[in-house]
Amino acid sequence: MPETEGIPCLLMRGGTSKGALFLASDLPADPGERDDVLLRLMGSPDPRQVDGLGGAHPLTSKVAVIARSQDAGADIDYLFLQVGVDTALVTSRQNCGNILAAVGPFAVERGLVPASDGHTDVRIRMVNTGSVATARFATPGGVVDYDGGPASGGAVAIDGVPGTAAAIRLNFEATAGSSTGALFPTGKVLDHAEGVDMTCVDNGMPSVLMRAADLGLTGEEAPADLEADERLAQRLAGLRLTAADLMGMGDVSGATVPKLVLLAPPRAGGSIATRSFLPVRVHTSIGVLGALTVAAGVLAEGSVGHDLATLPLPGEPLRVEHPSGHFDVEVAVDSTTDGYTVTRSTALRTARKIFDGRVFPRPRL
Ligand code: NQM
Repeated sequence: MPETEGIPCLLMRGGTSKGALFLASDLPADPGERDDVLLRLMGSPDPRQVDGLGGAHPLTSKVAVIARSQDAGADIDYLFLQVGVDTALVTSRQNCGNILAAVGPFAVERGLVPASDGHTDVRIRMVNTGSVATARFATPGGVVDYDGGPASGGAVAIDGVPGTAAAIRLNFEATAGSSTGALFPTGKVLDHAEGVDMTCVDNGMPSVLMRAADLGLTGEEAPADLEADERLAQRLAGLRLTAADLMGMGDVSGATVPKLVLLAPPRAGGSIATRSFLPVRVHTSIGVLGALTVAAGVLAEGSVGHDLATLPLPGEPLRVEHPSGHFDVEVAVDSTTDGYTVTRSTALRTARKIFDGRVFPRPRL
């Protein structure tokens, strides 16, 4: 179909993020052509993304490309693409668990999977890493209930999103090392580089955990204040390249992973306080795989954060504090003679269908 006729698109909130969701068959199959179209329809590169769908922040400049899965272990395939805001970058190097929350409902909306009367489970292969997550969401009468009416068991609130909505339970499998090959990709729970302790960990989102105090911070700073600190930005950029090297991630100068997460003791009755860097802009809350990764990291003895955290009792959620509240995740980590294995990673999110229509990519500049 020519671009001038528009491309079918569902604009959705997934967790604390917002993105444009597409059927793979509605986008060019060639990745280069696809990325060119995505940049033009999101309005990138432009700090305001004024000529496209993007929301002028990495958390609202996201794309999901979805298809029926050929894999017997999954219903659908979900490719996540982070679209640069002021850079002409489209990258599949990172995954996104917030947008994942919207993917199951999208699959029902577009007829890729049948909905049951009550709740529907959709097994989603996350193409970026190859691991699978199951999303369970309310579908009374075979229709997605985004609001969470009484037939769906009511509505829940997630910090970082106003109001309430129907719960979407995300159960992850084999997230440990899914991007880098190992839960602790440097082979150690604790590393020391450039005068700073760090724990490099990947439970679905390669991340470098550091103590906020080691960088002269409290860990309670507002995202805007952290973003305004140029000396901090320079220090973090250097630490990130060094950590990525230790993690065997190669050249990450143009990549959005690894993320950096500054940790501090909990301040609001939770388990650990966080400020996460995306890696330049600061998250207004925290990513899903980001939170699962922080949890796996701080559960390991000897890690940065283990000593700062108030760990939950076995079976209770680990409460990750972040700039707009907290995020409860359930992560279980077993220590074996070979190191640590993650035996459970689950989280609750909500999602909403915002707009269903056709998007018109702007012409090439
Ligand atoms: O970690 C932002 C987000 C994310 C990623 C980012 C996410 C995750 O909040 O699973 O959801 O870390 O770039 O959307």
